[in-house]
Amino acid sequence: MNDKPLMPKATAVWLVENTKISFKQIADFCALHELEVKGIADGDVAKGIKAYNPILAGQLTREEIEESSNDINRPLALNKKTLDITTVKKKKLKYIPLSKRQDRPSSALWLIKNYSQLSDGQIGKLVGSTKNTVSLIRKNTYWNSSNLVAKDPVVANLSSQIDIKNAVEKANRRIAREKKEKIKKEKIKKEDWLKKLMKINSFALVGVIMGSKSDWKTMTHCCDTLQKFGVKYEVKVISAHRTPNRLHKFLNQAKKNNIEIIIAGAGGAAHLAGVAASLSTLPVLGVPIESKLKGIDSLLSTVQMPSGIPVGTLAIGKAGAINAALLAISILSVRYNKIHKKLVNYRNNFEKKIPKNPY
Ligand code: RP5
Repeated sequence: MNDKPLMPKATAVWLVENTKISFKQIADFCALHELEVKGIADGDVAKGIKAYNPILAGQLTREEIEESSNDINRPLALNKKTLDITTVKKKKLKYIPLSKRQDRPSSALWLIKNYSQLSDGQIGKLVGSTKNTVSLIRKNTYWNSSNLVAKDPVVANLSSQIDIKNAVEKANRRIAREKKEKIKKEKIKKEDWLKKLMKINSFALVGVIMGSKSDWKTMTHCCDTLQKFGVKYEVKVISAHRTPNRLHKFLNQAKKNNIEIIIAGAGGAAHLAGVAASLSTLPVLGVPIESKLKGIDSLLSTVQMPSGIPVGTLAIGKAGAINAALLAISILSVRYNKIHKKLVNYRNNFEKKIPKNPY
């Protein structure tokens, strides 16, 4: 049991600042020299020490302070009960001596090197450090990183072998769980993607074709737009040069399948729209896909059709994909009243979406 209050100097600062108790009484209570207390009052001693309230800390009561303030000869009596409880609590917290504290970052480094799967929080718990410190050590941005030497936390007596084993097993379980979840998510995403790509509708009005699976990220905007207008479409990967037979078959079937417009997206030497237009009398809208040449090659290959076989060419990339759908919708709206109403509604709302002010 200790007869001194916790943080005696900070307590003395508080007593000097907040009570009428004499310097001698404060000195006796805080186990300081009377001159030190005087120095505190003069501002010479304890500069920068933050006052520590002994009432809040449970070391003195208001009554105790009151009584000693009124009697210069009455010593302040420490509330030992609280102090005892505090000591017991501290023991429970497994206090690590100052000499051992330097081992913490070194042990954290050891765990990072040997069990990288442990989270920062887990390592912090094992070595008695904070998550933030462990994160800095992991990123090599800890203030003392260059001098850190990895040290086994068991040797440093900071944690037990069994605690480390349990933490590693927990981390392994977490990683396995996360991996499983990621695979599951990717599978769902892939299935959705495939469903969208393979969507075949016998009443499709628009046939959306593209030279490669890699064009889908652009052409998906075209299909999304058609879908928003409730225009049914058929979508296929068909290349003029890689799968010419598929293209012939598709175009032969297109009329039978009630398809009225073809939208063809292709990149690079993009001749899909041109070839499709040459093999069919259906209107063909071409979407130049962005390429290594930023889509300029795709644009020119699609737009520069010599006279005789026309391709209605849209802009490069996403804008072109959306506009191809809107142009198809516009063409279809001449014949289909339902589509026409939706287009009028879209145009009316479109203007409302444009802000009047630029800021
Ligand atoms: C074209 O070649 C396709 O339309 C695509 O834009 C481009 C590259 O195809 P991948 O090599 O990505 O399949 O035929």
